[in-house]
Amino acid sequence: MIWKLLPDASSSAWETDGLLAGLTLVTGAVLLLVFWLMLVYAIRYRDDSPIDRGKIAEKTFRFEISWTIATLVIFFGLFVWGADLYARLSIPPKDADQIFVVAKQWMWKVEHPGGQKEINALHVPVNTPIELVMTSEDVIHDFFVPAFRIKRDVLPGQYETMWFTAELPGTYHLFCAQFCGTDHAAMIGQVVVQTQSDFANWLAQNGTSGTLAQQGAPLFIRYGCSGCHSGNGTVRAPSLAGLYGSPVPLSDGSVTTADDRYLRDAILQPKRQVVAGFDPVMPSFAGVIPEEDLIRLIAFIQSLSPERPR
Ligand code: HEC
Ligand SMILES: [Cu+2]
Repeated sequence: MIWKLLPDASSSAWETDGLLAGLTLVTGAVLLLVFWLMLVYAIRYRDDSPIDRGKIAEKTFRFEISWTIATLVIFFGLFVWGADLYARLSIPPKDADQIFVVAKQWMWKVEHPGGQKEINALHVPVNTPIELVMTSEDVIHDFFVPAFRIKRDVLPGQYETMWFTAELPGTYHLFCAQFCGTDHAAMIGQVVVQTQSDFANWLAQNGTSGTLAQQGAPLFIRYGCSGCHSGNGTVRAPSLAGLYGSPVPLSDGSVTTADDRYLRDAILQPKRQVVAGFDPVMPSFAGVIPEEDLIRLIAFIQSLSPERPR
C-alpha cells in the first residue's frame, strides 16, 4: 500500500501499512474534531457576540462515560494490534533460513550459510522466511528495506535479529537508516528477491570453499577451543554437540536457551553466564576473534546439532 509509492514486497508489508493508516486516520479524526470545536467556540463566544453566557451546559454522566470508553477502545485496540504485529515480527519462525549480516563503515557484508559472500547486496529466495543475524564492526548502523517495511538497528558487540518473507521477485533498495559517519549516505545496497530456482543457481554460481560450518571447523582448532571442548583436554569443559537450540542450566540456577546470541556471549564473555557444574575457566575471546570468524565458529557449533531445527 502506502498508496503504491512502495511495492508490498514482503508478507508483513500490507499489515504494517494498515496499522499506519489506522493510526493516521484515528489521530487525524481527533485532530479535526478538536480544531473544529475550537473554531466553533471561538466564533460563538467571540468578544462582541450577543450570546447568553449565563447558561452553563450540563455535563451528563452518560456522555462522559461513553466518550471515555469509545476513545479507550479505539486507542487500546490500535495498541494491541501494534504490539501483536511487533511481537510477530520480532520472533522468527523456527524454519527460517539464517543469513549473517556484518555492517561496517560504510558497507554491508552478507554471509550465506553455504559460504557465499556478498557486499552491499542480499540475494534471497521468494516465499521463504529469512532470518538475518546482524552485528556491526564499529558504530551503530540500521538495516532498512522500505519495500519490506522492515528496519532494525545493527549494534556493535551483539547480535540483532530480524526476519521477513519476500513475496515479490525483484530488486529493492537497502539503506543504512542510522547516521554513521561521513559516507553514511553511500551505505546503500540492493536486496534481490529471486525465484527458488534462480536463487539455487545464484548459490551454485557463487560457489565457495566450503560452508560456513566447514570453514569454522579449522578455526575451532586454531583458536584453541578444541583443546578444552573436545573432551580429552586437561580442563573439564562441556561438550558442544547437541548444544544449539537446547536449554542450558546456568550456575546461578536459571535456564537459558542456546541460541546465536547465547553462543556469541559464551565465547566473548564466558564469565557472564557460566554453565552449571563447570568452573569459569574459559578465557574471553573478546577482541581476539573478528566478527567474520565468530560467525563461522557459531555455524560450526550449530552444525554439531544437525537434528535440531532452528
Ligand atoms: C581453557 C578451556 C577452554 C577454552 C580454550 C575454550 N573453552 Fe569454551 N568453555 C570452557 C568451560 C570450562 C566452559 C563451561 C563454563 C562456562 O560456561 O564458562 C565453556 C563453555 C563454552 C560454551 C557454552 C557451553 C554450554 O554448554 O552452554 C561455548 C559455546 C563455548 N565454551 C565455546 C568455546 C569456543 C568457540 C572456544 C574457542 C574460541 C572455547 N569455548 C574455548 C572451557 C574452554
Ligand atoms: Cu551505516
